[in-house]
Amino acid sequence: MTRQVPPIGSALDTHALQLLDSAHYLHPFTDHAALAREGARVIVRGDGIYIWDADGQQIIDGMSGLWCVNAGYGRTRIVQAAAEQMQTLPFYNSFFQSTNVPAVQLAARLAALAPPGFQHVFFTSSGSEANDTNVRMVRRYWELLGQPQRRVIISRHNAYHGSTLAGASLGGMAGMHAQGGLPLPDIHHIGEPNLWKQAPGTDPEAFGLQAARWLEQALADIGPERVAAFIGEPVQGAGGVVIPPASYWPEIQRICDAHGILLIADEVICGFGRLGHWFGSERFGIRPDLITFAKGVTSGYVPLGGVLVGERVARVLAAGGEFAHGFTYSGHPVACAAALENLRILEEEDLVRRVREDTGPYLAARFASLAGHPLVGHVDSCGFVAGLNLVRPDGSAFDPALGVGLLCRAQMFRNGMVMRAVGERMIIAPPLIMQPRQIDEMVARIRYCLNETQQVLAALGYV
Ligand code: PXG
Repeated sequence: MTRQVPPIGSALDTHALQLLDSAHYLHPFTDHAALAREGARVIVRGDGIYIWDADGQQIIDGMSGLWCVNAGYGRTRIVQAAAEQMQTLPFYNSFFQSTNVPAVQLAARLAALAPPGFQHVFFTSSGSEANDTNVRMVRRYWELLGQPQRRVIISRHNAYHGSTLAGASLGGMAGMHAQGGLPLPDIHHIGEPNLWKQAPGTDPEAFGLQAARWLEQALADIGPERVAAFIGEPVQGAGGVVIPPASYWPEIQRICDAHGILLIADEVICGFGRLGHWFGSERFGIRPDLITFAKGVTSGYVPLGGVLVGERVARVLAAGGEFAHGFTYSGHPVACAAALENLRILEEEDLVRRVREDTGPYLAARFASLAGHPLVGHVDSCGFVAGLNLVRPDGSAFDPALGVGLLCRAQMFRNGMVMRAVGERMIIAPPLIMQPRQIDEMVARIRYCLNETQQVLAALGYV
């Protein structure tokens, strides 16, 4: 018997969907008992910077879906490119000496957009698979060079590199490591360059150097001859938009160079204009050997990820025979066709430069004006990511157990604004198409929601 799912659009239908959702759909990173009590928010449509829920509420998507809808919603051109590719050739594999047209074109396009020294790309379907690829690739690289003992990969606490076994191990999320015996062996974590958490009130540049030298210390402890690579997000995204001091990355680069260690920039969030450059590495003066990408490469319209492979690694791999690694959907023609069209949009609308020189600085200035609010402490931004710390009106920190960030997030959503909570830090990463007047609209909505949050906190006796 066919099950009838009622058409969406009314409160009652939303409830029916929520019941079906709760009965059958296991969501990522979700406490299902809590979800069953509250019911999932059913998102049905998107256009530009806005999404709509099943009850017809319009919401500003301050998180670009999940850091990915860089070109905004409702881009018919991407839809058409994907549909035409599905008509022509929906799938063929890239194994067994085969290739397909969009994958070749996208590989060449990415090589042209990447920083100097990148001519090759390995495709996956997600950022997690791309970071798994990195682990296998850097170990293969050192094996081919006759140094198989170089297996250790160094990452940072509070980093996010995905949710597969290798991705979650590379990431530094304590809650993920606590489940299922992670991290995997030979993955080591150092402190993050998080000034407001680690050393508030100290000189940022001195702290940046200190945080980078934790890598040098780790190398001394582990033995540099055992270390294969260092991996880091130029700006930590899921960790709460952690923008490192300017001194941090050049010092990390110096240390990697001094010990011959490969440097992996995980640009899954920072790539494709998010920081006002095609790659965040350019913003911070990083010269990586490998670049992880996903999300913004297709603006999230179709899943696609991959690794840009610098010549140092590509040369060794190419001379080393078969690299026994790959996925059914590596170089999926539909995903690559969608990516090509998405990149054309970013270029034609000059979105990367606009974020760097125009809308990014405007967002920074407008967002900084929130610092005057009694609940707001530290505020910062970089391109089209920004964050603010919720504090008590006297400037002291909230007890994390109060869940103030989640209360604030609920107020935001109730009032038509998606803002993500990471503890007491509230963060945004809006679509790169956001216009100055829409930035004004967003900041006004955030301010209104902060006022509402303050009232809720007062009613609870928290402030
Ligand atoms: N690296 C980075 C830097 C990421 O942000 C991944 C890898 C993994 O990509 P996939 O496509 O496998 O999810 C990510 C993903 C959050 C959140 O809560 C962030 C991500 C994923 C899920 C939640 O901010 N980023």
